[in-house]
Amino acid sequence: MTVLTGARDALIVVDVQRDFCPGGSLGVPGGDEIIPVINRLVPMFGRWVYTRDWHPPNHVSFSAEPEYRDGSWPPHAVQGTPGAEWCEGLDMPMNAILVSKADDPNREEYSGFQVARFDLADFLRRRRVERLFVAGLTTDYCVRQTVLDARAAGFTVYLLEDAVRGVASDTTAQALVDMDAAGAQRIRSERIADSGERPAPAYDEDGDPIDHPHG
Ligand code: VGL
Ligand code: ZN
Repeated sequence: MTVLTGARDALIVVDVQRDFCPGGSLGVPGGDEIIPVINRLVPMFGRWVYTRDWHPPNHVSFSAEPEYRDGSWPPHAVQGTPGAEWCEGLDMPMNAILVSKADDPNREEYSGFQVARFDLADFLRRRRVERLFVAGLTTDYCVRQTVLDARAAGFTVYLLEDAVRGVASDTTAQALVDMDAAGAQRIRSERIADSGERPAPAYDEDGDPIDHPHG
């Protein structure tokens, strides 16, 4: 069965940053393999959200002797460092929404929906987004939390299972169980196709806002 993308959909790309790809300080196996998969999906959408981990150097999750599990990570995705940059070759439309997260030294934010100063769920709902297609890194932490928060906020959620990679196999398996239980639907990217339908433009050709009574 094929799922057709359309006007009420958004692609969420989670933390595809150099530190989470092989060679990075928290590189996950095969992290770079998802980039061509994401790039093939990007043109099938009309709305995109890219989240990034954007830590201060003294972030609460950093440890000198990291255990590579929740709460104990090596320094990664530090603001302004090469490791925080987007992975090379990752396509990004110029009107994508960028959500930086976990920039407070004392707060962990695995998901863009947890950011205090920006209500991502409200932002998407106001634009009549109903379905979210989630890709990125890492399956067991930031992708998992993004999917759970999106479901709790009432969105239909598709987890793009060949466009995600995890830190460790046991936590990744558990994350899939958790996301299934929350009602996310797992789908392989080759089952996604484009209906060609796109959200209505918000501005007319003169740059004046268009009043959409229902969207
Ligand atoms: C992440 C561990 C620590 C992620 C972020 O992007 O999944 N994982 N910080
Ligand atoms: Zn982090």
